[in-house]
Amino acid sequence: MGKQKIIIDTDIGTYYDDAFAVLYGVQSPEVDVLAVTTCYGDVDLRARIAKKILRVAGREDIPVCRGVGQPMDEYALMFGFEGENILTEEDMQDETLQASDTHAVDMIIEQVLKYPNEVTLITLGAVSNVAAAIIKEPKIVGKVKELIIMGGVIVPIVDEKGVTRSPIEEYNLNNDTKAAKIVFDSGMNITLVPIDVTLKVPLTPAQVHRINTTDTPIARLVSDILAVWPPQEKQIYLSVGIPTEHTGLWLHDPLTIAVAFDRSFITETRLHVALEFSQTLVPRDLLIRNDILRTIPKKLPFNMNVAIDVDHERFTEHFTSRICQSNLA
Ligand SMILES: [Ca+2]
Repeated sequence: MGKQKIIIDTDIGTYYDDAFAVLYGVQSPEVDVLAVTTCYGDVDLRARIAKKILRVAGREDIPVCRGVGQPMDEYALMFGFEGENILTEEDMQDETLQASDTHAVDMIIEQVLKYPNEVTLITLGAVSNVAAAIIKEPKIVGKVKELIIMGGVIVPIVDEKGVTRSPIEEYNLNNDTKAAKIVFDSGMNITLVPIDVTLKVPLTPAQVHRINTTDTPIARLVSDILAVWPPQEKQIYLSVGIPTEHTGLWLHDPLTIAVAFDRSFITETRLHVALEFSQTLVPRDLLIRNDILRTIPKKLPFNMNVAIDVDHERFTEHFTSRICQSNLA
């Protein structure tokens, strides 16, 4: 068995765990990362961040391609840490940290057609690039081995006090709802890794300590990112009206990478998941909105695989070990 070929499509820089996901990918001998493609908002900045991450990992051979920054229906709203503690001022001027000349959409089409039924696409942000690739070359739909999407909410987490602890509106799919519709309706072999599952994989204080005390280039970089994450996370929570004691260092995107090469981390089922704009009560806004895209399971023939649970302890330990091992490259 050869290595699993993957393309990582990412809004790296919006949130912390995309960087961790790329590092986890290149530190995993089970996969061959064909390319890293960027989406949503400032795709050039995101490509620069990805290039820097790959440099630290010794994997500058992996092409980084900028993709679609503008969602089909609205403007991209940038927020997040955007490379803080990854890019230095020198890095911002470094011409060797620029994206490849190939556009992300063309890279996806090229690789999928080159290796039919061998490439797993993994989206860690809005699915704009995959939707654009489907429009440009519909043949890829039947030639992608699998599309693994970090996105959606299937079973919202409700705690013992009856308080909902996961969002009802998931960020990635809502950042380009038209693209999400195109991808969901395409017939591609999809596995969904929803946020109610990824919220079960926070790093523990012991794991953070292990990373912070490991002296390798990758662990040092992750440690630097971890230094700015908790205060930023609290800001994000404050801005959306969720109590800050519920913040965590969640590995949403790394778990999505893991699914590409080890299904045993998750429990999955086949479901029909519909995408619908349904009336949604948003408590923090004190109003009912009609413009939020929701992932709604339906009693219909299945149209995708869905992760419904995760072995959180084994996965977070696996992630920590891979980050703390010496550079694979
Ligand atoms: Ca992401």
